[in-house]
Amino acid sequence: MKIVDAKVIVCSPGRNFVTLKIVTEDGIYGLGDATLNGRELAVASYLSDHVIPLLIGRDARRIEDIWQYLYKGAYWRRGPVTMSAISAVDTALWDIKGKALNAPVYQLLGGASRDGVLVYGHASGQDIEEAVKAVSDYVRLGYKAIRAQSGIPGLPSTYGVGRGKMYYEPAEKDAPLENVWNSELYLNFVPQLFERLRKEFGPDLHLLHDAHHRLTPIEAARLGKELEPYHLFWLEDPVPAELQESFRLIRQHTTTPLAVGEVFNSIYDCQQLIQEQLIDYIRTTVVHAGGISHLRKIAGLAELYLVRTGSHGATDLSPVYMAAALHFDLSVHNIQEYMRHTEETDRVFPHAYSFSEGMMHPGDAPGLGVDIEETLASKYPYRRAYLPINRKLDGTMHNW
Ligand code: KDG
Ligand code: MG
Repeated sequence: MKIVDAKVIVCSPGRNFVTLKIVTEDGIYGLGDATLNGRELAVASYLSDHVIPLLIGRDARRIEDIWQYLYKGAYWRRGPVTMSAISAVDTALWDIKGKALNAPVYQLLGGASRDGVLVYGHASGQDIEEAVKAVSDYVRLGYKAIRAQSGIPGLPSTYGVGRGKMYYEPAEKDAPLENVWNSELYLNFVPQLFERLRKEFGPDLHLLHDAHHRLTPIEAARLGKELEPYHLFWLEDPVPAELQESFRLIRQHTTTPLAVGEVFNSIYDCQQLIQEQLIDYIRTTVVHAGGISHLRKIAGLAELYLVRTGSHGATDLSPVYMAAALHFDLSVHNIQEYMRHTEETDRVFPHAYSFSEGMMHPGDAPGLGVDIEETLASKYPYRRAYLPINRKLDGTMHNW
């Protein structure tokens, strides 16, 4: 089954998405998400200028061989641009295989290992009261797991707090927004938020929190320790994880479960974290960590060490990603982040996946069960957008 054509579709139905479409000689096509928030065109060019010419004429059924060809054949390995491009090819080839065999992709991955995928949504408020209200809105929608973020008294804005919308969107058109940061104000405040949420919602609701790479290891250890009474499902990205060893220090001090990895691109980024059991959830995604094929390898390693998967699923990952993630999720044991897309995004990417009572299912359409309406997509041209940056109160650049 020869690949005869492939193209990159960049569109912006509310936010930017990069989609790869691969077409085979018998007319079957597959889709892959290649969106790298804030650096979209670098991946689009990598695909159009370097990868697509190599795909034409190859047998679309040889998913693993094509993965290895693109990974080993580039010589320059890993990194978000390369790995997002490989991910898109891999995902599109799984879509094609599913359609060719008339089976949903999860059936090709060993079949469903459970009836649905537990997902968590994002609740946030400018202050604790607003955050409580946002969590109760999610509870009413049926969510069993909810991430809670709140504005911090003394800081004008911070990560994870939406502007009154269901879908939090941090990327700004034209120039990056500048956030201001202070770890002390944050550390003193977050335990109060979770004390209040536990009082309000009782012990059973799964509560999550994202520190978004902002703390030092010892600060993260303090936060984990002080959050212990509130039994978080996980504390996410407590420190920037380039230094995997730093999690040893955090781990020595706290039993709060830790989740890391949305910015990782390969199994090597999390090998030590998993093998030393320094984390509880690995958050690598189908779109940035080598597609379904590579994520299965990460999940296999993680399973050996009782680390579960909990893939990133913010709105900057397209519905093509969400479909692929859910097929993968159904075949393993984990949780999945699910931020709803805008209606215009959903119209551009019609999909078979669905949400009910806090769980999601990818649906039983052959392949991934997601499509792109190309004519509609062309009505939403790309607009350059950047993620925010973050500075400490004294102006020092910090991690956003
Ligand atoms: O593009 C960056 C976002 O995807 C990220 O900030 C969202 O941290 C995030 C999360 O956990 O969803
Ligand atoms: Mg995160």
